[in-house]
Amino acid sequence: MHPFRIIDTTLREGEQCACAHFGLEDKLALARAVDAFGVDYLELTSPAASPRARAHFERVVELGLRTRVVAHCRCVVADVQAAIDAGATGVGLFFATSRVLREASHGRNVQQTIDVIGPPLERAIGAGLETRFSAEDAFRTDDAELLEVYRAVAALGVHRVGLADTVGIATPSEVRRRVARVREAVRCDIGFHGHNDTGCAVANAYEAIAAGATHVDVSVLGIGERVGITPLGAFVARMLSVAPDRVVGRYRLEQLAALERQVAEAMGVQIPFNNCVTGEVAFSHKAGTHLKAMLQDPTSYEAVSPELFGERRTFIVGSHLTGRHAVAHRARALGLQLDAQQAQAITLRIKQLADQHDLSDEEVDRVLREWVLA
Ligand code: HCA
Ligand code: CU
Repeated sequence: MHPFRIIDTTLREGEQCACAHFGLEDKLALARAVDAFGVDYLELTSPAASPRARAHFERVVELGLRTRVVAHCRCVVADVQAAIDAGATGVGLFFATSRVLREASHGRNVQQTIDVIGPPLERAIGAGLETRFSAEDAFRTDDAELLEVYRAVAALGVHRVGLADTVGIATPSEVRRRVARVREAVRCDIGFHGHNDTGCAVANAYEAIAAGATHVDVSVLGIGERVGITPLGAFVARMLSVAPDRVVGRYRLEQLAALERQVAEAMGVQIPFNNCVTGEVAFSHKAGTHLKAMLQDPTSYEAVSPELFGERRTFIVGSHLTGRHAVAHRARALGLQLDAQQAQAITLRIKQLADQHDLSDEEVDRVLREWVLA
């Protein structure tokens, strides 16, 4: 797996989430936390969006973070100038290229689209900024037209072209195919930005990298327009299990849970119970067959290790799905030795009780103690 860079866009795409209304203090705290986590870029709302956006952009730049602070800009010279003036180290330009958006949004044909991108791109390159041009709705754009646009911006010297799955419609195989074609067509870096409307954002980000993309957009908890984009946590988990050396030691995984809590609190929302890695049940094991194997080898039913993220696994012993290995293990932890017959009998008892309601660990322990004393 070749190197890849993470662009966190919690303070741009994430700000477009219906539930997000970040104040200055929230933004500064989040920028620091995302920087501390180790992402490579921080994308912020364009300073040209409003006076407040501009003031906040400048305050984030003043933090002097290690990560590069880039502005998301329309293909308008004044927007690029505002980004330069606000101290951005790069700009992410975007423009719709699909027929449906071209017609519904800006009404330009492909050549006119290329003509619009030129001046702001040249201004940014001239000012020494790192530049990216992203085709909005790339996956509903005609293949030949998409490559025509990318070749044109590459000829102007753009550092990176981006494919945006703006409506979350792309399948993983389509992402792989498209990115591979772009990889053949241009020499510059390639970014991917994927929405999660059909639940493919993580898989798509992975396929993009596998096909040659160098940069991926994520946000904390995946927040963004509608249901959002590739979540940082699930993305690092995905990459961790295929390219651990590209993740461990590079990103401060143990800070993920706190980072997500910070975003959830700033938005006034809950973290989903089954969120990848940090959800309350992410490392809970319940069925007897699973518990038995987990007691032998913790990799048997875990894709990523909770310890890497500072998380803990839990074994749920008091359910009707429990098994005698888990029950005997729980007993040993209490200093009680059970023979095979006893383990079998107590397991049956716990299952009967749990058919009424699941037993807490304390209740399981009480059943075990009472049985052994009886
Ligand atoms: C939008 C734009 C965008 C841009 C992505 C990018 C998208 O908010 O509509 O700059 O790469 O999803 O197309 O977020
Ligand atoms: Cu987007």
